[in-house]
Amino acid sequence: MFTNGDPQLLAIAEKVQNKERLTADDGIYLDERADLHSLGQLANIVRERKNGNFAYYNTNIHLNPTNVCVYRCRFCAFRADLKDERGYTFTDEMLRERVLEGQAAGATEIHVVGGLHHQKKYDWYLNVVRVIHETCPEIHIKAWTPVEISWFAFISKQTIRQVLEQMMDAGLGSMPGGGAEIFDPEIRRQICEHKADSQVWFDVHRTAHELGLRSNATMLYGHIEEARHRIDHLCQLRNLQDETGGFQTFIPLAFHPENTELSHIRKPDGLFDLRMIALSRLMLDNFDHIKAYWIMLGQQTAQLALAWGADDIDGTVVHELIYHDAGAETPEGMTVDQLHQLIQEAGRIPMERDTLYRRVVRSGRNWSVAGPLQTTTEDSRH
Ligand code: V47
Ligand code: SF4
Repeated sequence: MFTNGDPQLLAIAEKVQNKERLTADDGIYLDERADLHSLGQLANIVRERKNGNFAYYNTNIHLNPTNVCVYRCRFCAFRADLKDERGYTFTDEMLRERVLEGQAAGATEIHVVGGLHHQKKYDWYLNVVRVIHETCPEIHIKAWTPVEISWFAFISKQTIRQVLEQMMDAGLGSMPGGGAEIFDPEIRRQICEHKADSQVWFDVHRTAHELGLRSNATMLYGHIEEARHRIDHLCQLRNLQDETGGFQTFIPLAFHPENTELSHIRKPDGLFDLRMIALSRLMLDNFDHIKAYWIMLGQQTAQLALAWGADDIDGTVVHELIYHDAGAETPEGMTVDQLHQLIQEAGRIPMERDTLYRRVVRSGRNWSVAGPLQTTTEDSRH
């Protein structure tokens, strides 16, 4: 079949067929040696086993409350210095406007991440969540990465648990997957020195899961990391998921070099993107969902990704900045009709979900949650 008679690939294929866990060595072999089509076919077995022919999307809106940031991650084109002309900070009025815009568009989720402003106190960030929640309580707030949560703990002299509990009281519903980059300390030192390390990243997610929050995970690839760093990253995520089961979806993020300190590096091409989607699907046997973030991949690669292991393409988005500041040429948002078309053209069945992966029933801007997705009879492992 697809393994070209390669004995090592055949052994891995057999494990996938038998729902056995792949080892780190299997992962490195797949990353470095497997051909794209074998990878895709293997990943598609797991993808269809877990999610059938469905492809999920959501109606969401992005809000980056400030781009002013004390850190200087070398891959980031979004951040601004305190006195930079590009710097901006949302007022309460601007927050309300953005939320009402989302509500008018029928959004079920608001995705909130931003910079760590030199002068903003903890209460300012808490207020961001509170204002959003009070303006529109039915919109789910997916907000803050561990980098932000640990910064809030630092500036408010509290524990991570206390910060998360206060954010939940204010309206926080779940956490996005950002800030993970690559967990390896040496790579981190070179691309995002000083910011929260992998131990902090895992501590925040573990605590969030203990408090009943669900969260996502990401990996930033295509810069200075190698296969062994990517596989180590995926194995560390798989370990925490074994422990807590609190992750919902994994999103591989392709490095966009424009306007960053690493602009000499070539942006990963579509083939690299598909390899990363497939590799994640195969290694993360205890994650239900793999997201092909269309904003980052472009619509055509996102469509292909739905056959290479991905079962989700994120949402309508609107007002995306992080990737567009770094040279993304995709639109800043798509309508629900366009998302449907994209998924159907790829041969999958579109299904709207909310942030917690419950089926959404919609009539225009009015929506309700119909219950958990029932797409497979499989247990969540493999
Ligand atoms: O942590 C920043 C990455 C992340 C660049 O959970 C870059 O549903 C590539 O986490 N090139 C934030 N990547 C975005 C994020 C996310 C996105 C979509 C959905 C979800 C989710 C989470 O973006 C950062 C960093 O890893 N990033 N700059 C860049 N130039
Ligand atoms: Fe700041 Fe986040 Fe950009 Fe790093 S990635 S510089 S923490 S905004």
